[in-house]
Amino acid sequence: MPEQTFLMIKPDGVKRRLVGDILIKLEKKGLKLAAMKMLQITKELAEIHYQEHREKEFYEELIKFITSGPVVAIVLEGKGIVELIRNFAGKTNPKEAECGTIRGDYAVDITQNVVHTSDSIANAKREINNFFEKAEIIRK
Ligand code: 3AN
Repeated sequence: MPEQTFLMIKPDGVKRRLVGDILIKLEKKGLKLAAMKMLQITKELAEIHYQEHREKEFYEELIKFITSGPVVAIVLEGKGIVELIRNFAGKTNPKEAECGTIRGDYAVDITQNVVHTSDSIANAKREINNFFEKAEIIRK
């Protein structure tokens, strides 16, 4: 099974019409898309996705924001893809993210930071399972 990761364009990215720009960057980099869909995250799914942040002071804000509008959920595949996509997104705080990264180029706010990316192979598996049915993921 090739390494996979989960990338989500958050509600701010969709509202600001950044979906096309982000997809162009992924495709031009030569990355392999294995699945993609647009959806409205329910409160239940948001709580599952952000379960590790339950105790944090920014948790309520995070849940409110991630359910505030549609997102685009994407599965990417390839050797070392988890780390590659983390670097592609840039640091969590856009003020620290380098130019050329998604957050470095498109965001200034730590909550509205345009994309989510899995931070480990184990979390990628969990997140992909939360968002996609097996049949929705293209295998070649
Ligand atoms: P990442 O998305 O880079 O993996 P995490 O998992 O530490 O970052 O945090 C999940 C989300 O929680 C971030 N994308 C960000 O929107 C939000 N977040 C993280 N730290 C803070 C903070 N100190 N204040 C407000 N929101 C935060």
